[in-house]
Amino acid sequence: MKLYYKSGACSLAPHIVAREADLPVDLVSVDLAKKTLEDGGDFFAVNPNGYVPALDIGEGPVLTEASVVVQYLADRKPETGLMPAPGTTERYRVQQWLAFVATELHKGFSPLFKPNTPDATKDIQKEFLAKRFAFVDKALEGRTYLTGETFTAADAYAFTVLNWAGVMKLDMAAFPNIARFMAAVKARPAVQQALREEGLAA
Ligand SMILES: N[C@@H](CCC(=O)N[C@@H](CS)C(=O)NCC(=O)O)C(=O)O
Repeated sequence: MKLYYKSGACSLAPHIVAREADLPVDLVSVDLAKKTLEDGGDFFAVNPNGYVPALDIGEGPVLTEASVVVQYLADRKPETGLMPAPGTTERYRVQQWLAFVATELHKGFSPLFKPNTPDATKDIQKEFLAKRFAFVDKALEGRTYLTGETFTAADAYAFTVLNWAGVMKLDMAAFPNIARFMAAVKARPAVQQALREEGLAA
């Protein structure tokens, strides 16, 4: 399998899941500004939407959408607990978090990264995100990960996206449980490996 990624982008979530599950996934770096690959190839030919993550699974078009790519990878190794078994309430809980991270957090952050977003819009987005951070912080009270003590695909995605709060220099002082969560996830050996492979850790 080949994972098209950009360092620190949402593609870090499937990268973490791949390393957690010890899957043989090769990384292909994408220049998102130019929409090119390292060999000069056209990224639009890989993903017509021009975004990462995109996972080449060796059958048909690449698999896209971070919240789905992480599930596909996790399901290759059910014994890891990265995704609970189909049909269980536990799985819907993880999927609930995946959808929340995708639609509330990930897409809440997206306008902050766009150079042409007006400052007033950025301020509105930051206010919105702070409300969602408060929800996540409360959910993490008394637990290590989003659904309890088991690290799941949703934690990988949440860690990836919440990491952008630091990049954007958002004030996170009011969210101590998120800080604890970030430290716990970052300390995991597979996460360290993924961060190193993206040039994000010493
Ligand atoms: N709907 C996609 C969005 C993925 C996305 O926003 N990717 C960003 C990086 S985090 C990207 O590649 N942006 C470049 C672009 O859209 O041109 C998903 O859920 O995975």
